[in-house]
Amino acid sequence: MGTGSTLDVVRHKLSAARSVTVLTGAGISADSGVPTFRGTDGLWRNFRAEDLATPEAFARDPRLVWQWYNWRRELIATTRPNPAHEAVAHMEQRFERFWLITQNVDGLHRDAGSRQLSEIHGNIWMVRCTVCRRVTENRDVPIAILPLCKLCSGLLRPHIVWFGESLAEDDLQTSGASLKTSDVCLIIGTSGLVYPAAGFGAIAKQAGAFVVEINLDSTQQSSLVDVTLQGRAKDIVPLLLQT
Ligand code: BJW
Ligand code: ZN
Repeated sequence: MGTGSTLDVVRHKLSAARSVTVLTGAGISADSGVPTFRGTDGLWRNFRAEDLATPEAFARDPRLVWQWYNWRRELIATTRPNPAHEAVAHMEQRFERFWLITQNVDGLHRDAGSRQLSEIHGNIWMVRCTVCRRVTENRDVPIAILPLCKLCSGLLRPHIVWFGESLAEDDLQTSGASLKTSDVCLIIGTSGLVYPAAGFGAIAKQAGAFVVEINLDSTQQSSLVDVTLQGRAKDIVPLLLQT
């Protein structure tokens, strides 16, 4: 099937769908200028995300980890949602049941107006006290290297899920419930390498959803999905709701 007819199939499935789940990854924000994790542009001072996004890295060298987050906060602060984020935000009105699961921590889905969403890996503008666990918003750019809690003076860390850490239980519940009851599941701009999100497409597929992948390249999950639309998220996602 060429992209033209595949696009028609997806539009048809969406026009008949009552329940839709969207899963997004770094690729949807790449079109806004946020570097992805596994492309070469995702590297910072020759570190990979896997070296920095761990509780062990933070325990060993919290300064280094906060410097990395400052680099990303500065970068993300200059970005805006793109037409793909906007099209996903519009889907909330379009379907009887809708849920957005994003792995992205940049907050661009919220900026685009999405409210029915789980930010399963956290949000770069939230911080958490390592001592009293209080979660607060902090939009300072740059944030102080080694920021401290106003309540207890404990060291603050990003409110982000690092490798080896568990996702929030209510995010897992809500995401699972939506995946298991959706007619259509759209997987946009993720390499499908990081669990548990990497297994979400299979959950939807097993429960009978029509699963669509939108990505620049083929990925780990390309063989599992019903159709792949290859290209940039900002070009393809806005076309899905046009009839
Ligand atoms: C475009 C595009 C354009 C480009 N248009 N497309 C089961 C098996 C094996 C391992 C595990 C397992 N279960 C758990 C694990 C361990 C681990 C894991 O998955 N490891 C793997 C690497 C193997 N998972 C965890 O630790 C998770 N915790 C957990 O499961 O707890 C329980 C548990 C713990 C330990 C053992 C067992 C169970 C937590 C994972 C947290 C991940 N956090 C990160 C970093 C956050 C730091 C931060 O952001 O500040 O989240 S990792 C990083 O990867 C980030 C992302 O959200 C995540 C996913 O990346 P994503 O979005 O897919 O980006 P890329 O760069 O990989 O891909 C971009 C894609 O876009 C590409 O495909 C491009 O082609 C495409 N693209 N431009 C469309 N314009
Ligand atoms: Zn505290």
